[in-house]
Amino acid sequence: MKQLFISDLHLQALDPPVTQHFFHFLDLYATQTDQLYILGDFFEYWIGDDFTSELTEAVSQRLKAVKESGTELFFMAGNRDFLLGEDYAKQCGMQLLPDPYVMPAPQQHILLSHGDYLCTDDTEYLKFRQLSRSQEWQHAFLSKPLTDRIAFAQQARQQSKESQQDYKLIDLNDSAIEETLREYQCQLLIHGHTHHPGLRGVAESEFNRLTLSDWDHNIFYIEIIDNAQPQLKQLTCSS
Ligand SMILES: [Mn+2]
Repeated sequence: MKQLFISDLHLQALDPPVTQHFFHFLDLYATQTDQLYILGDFFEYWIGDDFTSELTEAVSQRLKAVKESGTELFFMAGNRDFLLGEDYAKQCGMQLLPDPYVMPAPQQHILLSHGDYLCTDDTEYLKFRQLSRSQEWQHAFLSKPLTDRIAFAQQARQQSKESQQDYKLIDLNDSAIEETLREYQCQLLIHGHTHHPGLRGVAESEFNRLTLSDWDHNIFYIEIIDNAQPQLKQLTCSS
């Protein structure tokens, strides 16, 4: 049993190398695995399943082919693509996961999250997160014309870039991680969001976090083979 995990690709168009790296990754790695988990911020922004582009069509076709090759696909939303819904997931052959999500193999004791909801020091963001995850907000937003939704997404990206200048503010809070891992009876949190890859302890506790990273010419993924320790891998692409 082989499981792969990726996050934070921030796909935004068909041309950039990162999109091509992703397609290569699917062909070379994802088709050779039992399960692929995409842990959010897969797209740079998502304004509703009714918005389609060359990129969204190409990605869904590629993912569907991977699914048809026998790989199970799972998607957990990030703060950029939380509006990705059942329609697009179905088109890709992906199963939507809640955040957080306990890996079904009990011996693994692994909790998956995009990570943004554990950034409890950023109270302004968490207020917006709570609001924007409500059905009322989403219904109102998705009823707006596409041009309004695109303008909103651009503004949100700008604000997010500004707040990322304060790394401490956007990192996950150790106490929040510890509390959550205890609650779900897990030992390890696998997450993305911070673009700060590696395995770290959580304060002085017995818990650990393993962080994925965003993709550029370096691509990151986590591999678990037969329930062994998860390994963070990095590949450098030539283009
Ligand atoms: Mn994120």
